[in-house]
Amino acid sequence: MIPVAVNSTPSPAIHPAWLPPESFRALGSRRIRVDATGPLADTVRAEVSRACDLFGGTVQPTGAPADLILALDPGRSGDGFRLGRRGAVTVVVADGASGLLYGLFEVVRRGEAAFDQTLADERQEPAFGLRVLDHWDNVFVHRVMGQVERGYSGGSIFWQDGRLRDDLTRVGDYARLLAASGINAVTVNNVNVHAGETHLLTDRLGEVATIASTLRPYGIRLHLSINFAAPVILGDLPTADPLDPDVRRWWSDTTDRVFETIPDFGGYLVKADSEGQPGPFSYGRTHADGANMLADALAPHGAPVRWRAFVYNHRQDWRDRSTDRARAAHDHFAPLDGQFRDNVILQVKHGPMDFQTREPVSPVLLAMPNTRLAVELQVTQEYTGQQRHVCYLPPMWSGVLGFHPTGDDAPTLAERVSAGPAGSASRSGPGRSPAGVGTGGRASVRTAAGGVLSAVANVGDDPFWTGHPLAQANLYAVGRLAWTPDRAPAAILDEWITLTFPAAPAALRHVLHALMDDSWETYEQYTAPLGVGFMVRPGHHYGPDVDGYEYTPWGTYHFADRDGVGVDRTAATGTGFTTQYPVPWSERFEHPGTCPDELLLFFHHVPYAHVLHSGSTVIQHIYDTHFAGAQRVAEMQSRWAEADGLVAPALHARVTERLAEQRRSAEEWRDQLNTYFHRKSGIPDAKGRPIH
Ligand code: GCW
Repeated sequence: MIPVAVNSTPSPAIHPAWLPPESFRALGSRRIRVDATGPLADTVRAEVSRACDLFGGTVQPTGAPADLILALDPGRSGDGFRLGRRGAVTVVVADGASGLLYGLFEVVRRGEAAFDQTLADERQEPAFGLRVLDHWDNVFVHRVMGQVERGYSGGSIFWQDGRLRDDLTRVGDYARLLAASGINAVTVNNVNVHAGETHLLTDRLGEVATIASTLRPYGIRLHLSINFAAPVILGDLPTADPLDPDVRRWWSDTTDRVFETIPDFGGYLVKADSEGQPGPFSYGRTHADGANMLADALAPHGAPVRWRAFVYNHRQDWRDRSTDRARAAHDHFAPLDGQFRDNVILQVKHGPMDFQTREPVSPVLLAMPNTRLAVELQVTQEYTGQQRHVCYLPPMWSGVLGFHPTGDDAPTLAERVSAGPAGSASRSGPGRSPAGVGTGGRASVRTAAGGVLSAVANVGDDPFWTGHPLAQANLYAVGRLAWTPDRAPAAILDEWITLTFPAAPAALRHVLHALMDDSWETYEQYTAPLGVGFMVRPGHHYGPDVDGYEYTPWGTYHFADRDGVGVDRTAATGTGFTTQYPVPWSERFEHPGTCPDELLLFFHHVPYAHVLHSGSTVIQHIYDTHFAGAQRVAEMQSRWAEADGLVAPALHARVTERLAEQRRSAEEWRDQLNTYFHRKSGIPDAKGRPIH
């Protein structure tokens, strides 16, 4: 059995996020029985006893009377649980030990309502079996990216200046928060695996094991990003060719050692042949060759490799209008469908470009019926205000997860991805490893149940965890959506408010909804219009710079000229990207008349006078939304002033400071965008507002 150390006393100076002591009042004032044994049951018991110490309840021995009983269903396993009333007792019956933990936090979430006579019987189980947060944390401070790549919350909670942190209390607290939101795995290093970080896999594995044991009490498994060239970088072999027998043996032996050290190790994450990372292309091999090699090393241990589909040419000639970065992932991966082992999960960014404020759903997620897929979301706000701007992202994520790939009545994207490849349980064939059918059965058990949702984490060593205190809600929400993809964003926000601000008066609830519900739309209004994307400062990606990426090798262009703007991705006259979609989307996106307004400039280059479905012209839409977006931020600022005295002063001050920056930035975006398009088009604002 793996030893478990429960160390979850929250550090005093750190904000408790959605688990302040007060949110345990209903639980902690009851008589509670935990009728189960084992490491996770011990964690549940420790939680219960801590809550009872605070609020006067008692932990009852087996058989004694109780108001709440948490028990295991001996016939089942997994994360699910049933919640209901048996007479005067609230009962959680969990499928497996992890279900006990999730059931406990459901009781916490419901507060007094969990003990109400009218509590209806309910079964909950997660839509996605693997719900993982990927940290882009560097062990060594990177020259350009710092300790956390695209991190806006201070340093890493795991690593500092090349070392594992001495004090991992924060990591234990984090695991607890994640379990309470429904997450069950964490990747502890950046997908860009630099030479130093490559050693985590071998001689620095002990440090990784220490993190794993800190996460374990809360049912969080540890994953590691690996460097495809590790056999070469670590000096053991002259090649990393995935078909070379010595390389294959190296990965197999190395992986065996990982599991000797960390028996419940979660799996590998790989960024290969992407933005300078090494990969199978160097050896003339395919991404299926590369992924399958790692899958074969992991299969005896029943673990998956997540292989990222973010592969494109980042040294493109901007003069070349036929190369389309949006096409790249599908061009590379769709032909490989059916060639991956059972324990390969192809991890796909939710949009075809790169976590922009508005993108269509990636066609890769719609195109590979014989491949396990993970939808990758970005919680860290790289392109959505960098945790200086309020931007509540669940409305965007709900749109992705609820997208209907083949028409309005067909299953959603979340349903398709979580169901896994058609007939996967009994599949065999060229892409199936022998192990995938035999011992790899274990891999199927661990990874097939409900597909994969992964998200790039947004936390750091900041006292509020996320820099902007309101960005905590994005972290909370991603776990909740991984369980229930169709849960309404406003309902998740409401839950988060109730837990985070347990004494919240209605006034605070109103202010927070007013600030956050539509904040993604607000952000979209004052930044790049109609799905065209980017227009940010190159490198750090904060603030407006309309032409910042226009003449660069990155493949991110808007093609604005005096007549019009947008990228022609049609089959008829453009890059043909629309053909990567199934019907009806290929047809809807192909024609400006049926393309949704919000994506018009992603798919089409149109004149400024083009009339949208909304009735506005493109140029007038740009002016109107930019004035409106900046105006909304000014209103958010004054709404927040009403929350003074309703939240802790430090939190109020932090949000106040960020809103001031958001307002400055929104006005800068407004003025630069409006001025740019006014100068390009020569068309005045119909309402005659100031443009510079
Ligand atoms: O959006 C880009 C980021 C890179 C990141 C890359 C990726 C980790 O700007 O910082 O690298 O995506 O997803 O791999």
